[in-house]
Amino acid sequence: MSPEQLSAAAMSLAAAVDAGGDELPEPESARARAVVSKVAERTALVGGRTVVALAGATGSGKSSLFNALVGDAVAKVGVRRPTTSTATAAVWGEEPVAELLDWLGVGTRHTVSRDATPGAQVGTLDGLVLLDLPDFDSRELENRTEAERVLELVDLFVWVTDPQKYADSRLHDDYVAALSSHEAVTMVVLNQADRLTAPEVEQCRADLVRLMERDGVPRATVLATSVTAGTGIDELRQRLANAVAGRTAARARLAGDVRASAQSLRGHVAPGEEQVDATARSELLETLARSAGVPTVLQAVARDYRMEAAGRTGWPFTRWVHRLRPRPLRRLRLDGRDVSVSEADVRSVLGRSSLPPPTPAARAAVDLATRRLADRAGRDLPTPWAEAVERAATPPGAALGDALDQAVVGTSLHARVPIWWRVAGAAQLVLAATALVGLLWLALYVVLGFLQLDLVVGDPPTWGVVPVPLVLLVVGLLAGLLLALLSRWFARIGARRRARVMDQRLRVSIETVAQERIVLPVQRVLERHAATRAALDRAADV
Ligand SMILES: Nc1nc2c(ncn2[C@@H]2O[C@H](COP(=O)(O)OP(=O)(O)OP(=O)(O)O)[C@@H](O)[C@H]2O)c(=O)[nH]1
Ligand SMILES: [Mg+2]
Repeated sequence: MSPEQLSAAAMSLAAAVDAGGDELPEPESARARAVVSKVAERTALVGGRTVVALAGATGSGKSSLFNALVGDAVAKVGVRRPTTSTATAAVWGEEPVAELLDWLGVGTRHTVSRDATPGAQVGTLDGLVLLDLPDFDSRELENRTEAERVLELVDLFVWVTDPQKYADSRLHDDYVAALSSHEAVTMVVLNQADRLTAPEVEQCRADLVRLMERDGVPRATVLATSVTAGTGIDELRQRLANAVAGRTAARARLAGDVRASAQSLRGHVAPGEEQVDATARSELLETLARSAGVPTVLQAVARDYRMEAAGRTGWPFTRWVHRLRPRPLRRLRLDGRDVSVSEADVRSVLGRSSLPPPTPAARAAVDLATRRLADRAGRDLPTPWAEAVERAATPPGAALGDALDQAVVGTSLHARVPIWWRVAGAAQLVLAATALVGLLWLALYVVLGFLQLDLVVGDPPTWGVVPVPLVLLVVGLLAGLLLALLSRWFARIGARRRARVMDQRLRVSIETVAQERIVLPVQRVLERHAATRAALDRAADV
């Protein structure tokens, strides 16, 4: 694994924690953030160094092994248990190491001179920083804290155990299993092998491999050593030399941490997410339209149309009456006139309609629809995510109501005057004029008759037996009435059609509100969930 892959994985982990936000449990998030900064810090320090810790229960021989590897009695070996209480470092090689040891927080340092290193592999441990740790299951709290702190930071973990304690279940459950995610960087040393016969050593090693497997560390390397007899030490040194030469232990350890953290967070996101359900969305739209008063508006639109049609195409002698009646859309302040500011009128300043507020039933229906939408979208998500979806689907307080009202007010209910209104209106005027001409003509004859001048002008012209002025009067009146009735019938059809057009327009506006206030916020939570999942998968794949 290259340094680039490691830092990409750490970046993915950071991205996952960011995207997951409050929906991920805080302890795991904090742990992941710590891992991310450890990767950044350790890779900045990595150089050619490999940090190896000897860790294990008290009396297993960590300090003795440490001294054997160093070739000098640097660490204190004692009979009083526990002996070691702070970490001691031994450093091989010339490369400056102070910064790294400061970061590790190890004060006691010993530089191994080449001459003092026994064995054939002189120099092969160059680059090794070996740590002797206090016992990690100590009855002394301070020892335990110190061991745990340093173990968090080291690259390679050598578990030193002995024939008495190697099978201690508490050790396995509390420590080894916890370290299982760093399987690549765990080595097991069965020390004090001189206390056993050769077959027993083999038996113990086999046991240990099996136990490690149960702890989640398959194919563990188990070395048998004895400090007193001097066996196995060279092999251990060789293994450490290999790790140093590979210089991958540091990155492998960090990668193990990134992977473990990503995997534990992965348990808090679902394997996939639902999309916002189309049925739930259309159900929501329906209830929002009702709650926004769309049926009321449409009734007003239809009535308005019929009244306007009657005013323009009705019988000219009575149609002025229609103009006196209040117009329904105007009453709802939806005729588009009140949106301009009239200072005296707060409602119009705010651009509000005068639509009646939604009934409790309509409001409950909206609640139900949003909840259903949220339930479906968050169905398969872990609880915190499902709750986030629910919150996103529920805009606070009056915000939704206001937005809906704005949507209705902002929708133009304006439509062009239908041509048939103009034609029928003009025809009505012609017919009325005809009737009037007939009437005046008749009146002329009546007056002339009264003045006994009818003999001078003679009889009016006739069609058949009926005098033309009478024909004009009667036809003008009757045809006007008929046209008015016909127009009213047409107006009813036209009103329905216009209501449908306005219904479409209002629904587009309301759909925008539903989209902006409910659907998009829900989708954003779902996208955040998907982003978290994808980033965790990338981080766990390192
Ligand atoms: N028989 C035998 N005794 C050993 C061996 N290695 C260490 N000992 C003895 O075991 C005892 C404990 O050794 P230490 O090296 O102090 O053990 P430690 O793991 O550092 O112990 P703490 O510092 O208390 O955690 C000492 O008396 C050692 O002499 C070994 O390979 N064989
Ligand atoms: Mg010790």
